[in-house]
Amino acid sequence: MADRQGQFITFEGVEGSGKTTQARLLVERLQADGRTVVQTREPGGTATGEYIRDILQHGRSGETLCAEAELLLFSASRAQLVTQVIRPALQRGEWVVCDRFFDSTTAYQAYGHGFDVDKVEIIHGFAVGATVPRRTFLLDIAVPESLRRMQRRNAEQKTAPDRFEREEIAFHEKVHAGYHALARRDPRRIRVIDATCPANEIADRIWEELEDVRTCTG
Ligand code: Z5A
Repeated sequence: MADRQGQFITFEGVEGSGKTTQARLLVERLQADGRTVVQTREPGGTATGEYIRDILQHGRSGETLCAEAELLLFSASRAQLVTQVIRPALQRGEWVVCDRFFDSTTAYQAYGHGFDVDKVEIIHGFAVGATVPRRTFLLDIAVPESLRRMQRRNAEQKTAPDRFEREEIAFHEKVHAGYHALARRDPRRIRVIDATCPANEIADRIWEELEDVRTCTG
């Protein structure tokens, strides 16, 4: 059916901004609306991607990962996810909701770690081809508040902060600013959403911001 075309939606933001929560709420709404939805995440989403996630987040090799290798591992995980999961789902006319995508690499590895944005975007093009999100929700929260959320969650779940959560606050501020630079550059795709409201209110706002995409026929 023409009005049931699949769409690719991504969630972005600093850690603890509520991406996983909002991805889940959006998937539930889309399914209730009769759509078939694939929910996935980065890094990960395939067996290969989950191995890569483990290397990236927990440094399993015992070696310090150099920044170039880190960037390419994120991109490798993404290439596998696009080829194996995202592109086939879109070709079947399904929706794909992904927790982080290439904007994370631009925000963390380019704006955060200082790689050249244009060069990083060339790598994105190589990894994903034409499979670009139709809409991206940037969940906006101040860095100190997001870190408080993560500390609360780690305490509740008795989990240790991962390698990224242990970065200095200045790094997270650069990532936050980088995300806003991306949103200013591409406001049609990237919608900035206040992530400090209650989760259901945020979900309502996201649903409204998707209206044109939901009713799109081409
Ligand atoms: N990374 C990278 O550097 N380059 C890349 O290309 C990619 C990733 C793809 C992946 O971590 C790390 O990899 C990430 C960036 C880097 N690290 N950092 N920093 P991840 O995917 O495992 O984790 P994350 O994405 O950073 O965050 P998260 O832990 O999954 O958080 P979240 O998904 O944004 O939020 P949440 O899990 O939905 O909620 C977090 C807590 O806040 C939880 O206790 C909720 O109950 C609570 N919450 C959620 N919504 C609300 C509202 N509205 N109000 C109050 N509390 C809320």
